[in-house]
Amino acid sequence: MSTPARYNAVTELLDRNITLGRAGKIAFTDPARQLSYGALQGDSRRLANLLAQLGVRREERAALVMLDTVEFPIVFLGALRAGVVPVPLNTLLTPEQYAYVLADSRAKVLFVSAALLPALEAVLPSLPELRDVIVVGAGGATHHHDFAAALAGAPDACATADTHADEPAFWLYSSGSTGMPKGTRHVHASLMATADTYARQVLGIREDDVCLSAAKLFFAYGLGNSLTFPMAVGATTILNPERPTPAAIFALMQRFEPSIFYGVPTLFAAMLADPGLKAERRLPSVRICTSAGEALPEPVGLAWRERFGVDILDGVGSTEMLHIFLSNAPGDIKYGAAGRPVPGYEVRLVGEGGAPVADGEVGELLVHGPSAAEGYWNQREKSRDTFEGCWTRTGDKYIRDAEGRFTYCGRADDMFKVSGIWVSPFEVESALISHPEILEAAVVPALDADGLTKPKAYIVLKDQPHCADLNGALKEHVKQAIGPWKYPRWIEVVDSLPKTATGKIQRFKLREPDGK
Ligand code: 3SK
Repeated sequence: MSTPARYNAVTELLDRNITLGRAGKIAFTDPARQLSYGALQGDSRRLANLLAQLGVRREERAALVMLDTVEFPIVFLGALRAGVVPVPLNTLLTPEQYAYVLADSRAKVLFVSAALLPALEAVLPSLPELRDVIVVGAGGATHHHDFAAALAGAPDACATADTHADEPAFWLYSSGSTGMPKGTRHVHASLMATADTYARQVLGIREDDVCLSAAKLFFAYGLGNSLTFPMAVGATTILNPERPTPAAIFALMQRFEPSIFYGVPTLFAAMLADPGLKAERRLPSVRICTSAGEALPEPVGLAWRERFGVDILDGVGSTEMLHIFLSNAPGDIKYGAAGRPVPGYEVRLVGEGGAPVADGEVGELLVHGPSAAEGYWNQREKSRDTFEGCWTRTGDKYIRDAEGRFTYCGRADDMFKVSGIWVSPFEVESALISHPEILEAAVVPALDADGLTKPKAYIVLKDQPHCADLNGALKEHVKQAIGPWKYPRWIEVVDSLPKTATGKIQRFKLREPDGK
């Protein structure tokens, strides 16, 4: 079904649920509050009126630095309703990064959770475009606007902005491996496009589902998991404002009994290694799990299924494509592989000059589909490099097998050659993780005494103290698993690996300056 030209995403995502008789149904639950679809509709209208009272006009930006509580969907959807562009920001940025993205987006208003305000307070005076700060959860104790009081003072009747399906609706800042984050502009039609493709056709999401996501709402992955997908079918979301530790997730599962759990590989591995797991733990309510952010190692997927009797659907998405476009599917799972294109998306693999590569050869993944961003804000060069006509470059290397399944080989810029042969760090890491004592691994190129490039591994152990003998055993283990030239010549034990907020390993932080 094609989207009409005049289209505001909030009509379909939220108002339609009221028309279908779901006004009393709980849309969002956080540890402190529940919000029904009806209450959310009223509050989103108040929010739209509040923006108008503050003089924020259509197409201007409203920044969100907010924890995952019921106020997040009120602000996000209220802004969409007003035709104002919500810009959810990572809640873990440094003050310098906040100063950059707030200035770059020229946000007129900032919605900030009280607990996150201290990280921002010092940079606020340097932002001439920012006129108002609205603090969520301050209980009235703030010298800025208090969210609850401001919302209560706004009327709950308003017209929804008559936006265009192709009009920028919201931005997400995408943090590349280098440089400052880029404001990625998504249009109104894209939200529902991700629900109609991945959520309905792969997950089979239903009205009676209860969703729990480890990824927060400010990530593209979390926004789909916790807001777009459940709202598209009138389901319920559990919001977790805390860090998604294994203990916190197990406790939420016990209390709220989600049917869909959206995780990330590190968390699945940590949950399996959690000492609390030795106690009798079951996930009786969970019917399906998903994984994204980075490739799910095969041993983690197999161990999860073995332990809990539930499959993890590993998939690949990006901020630029808004959600997952390549995925395993129920009844069609191969652990260690990223699956096949999600219905509605096309992908292709290209070599150096842009020519297609044959099955079994490594190429860069390009994707075409209905939820692609329309570009980066104020970054024409980077937009041109990434968005090539209807194709979006991912910067990820994959192989396609004869059955049409894609397997991740690494970031285009993480791959390196050993003895003239390409090595995928991900392949070596997967081999390392398949050893029972290894929790996580990152592999980078390093130079040996002859100045030749060889793999070097950083590993996190599950719990045993490291004994030197393990190095020899691990090298042998990798040689057996994937071939003799790829084994790590050096192995260093670390407490944790550097990662982005989405859980992607930042290999560039481990690379030696001249490691090649
Ligand atoms: O990082 C990912 O893999 C991802 C997955 C789904 C949606 C968005 C993103 C960035």
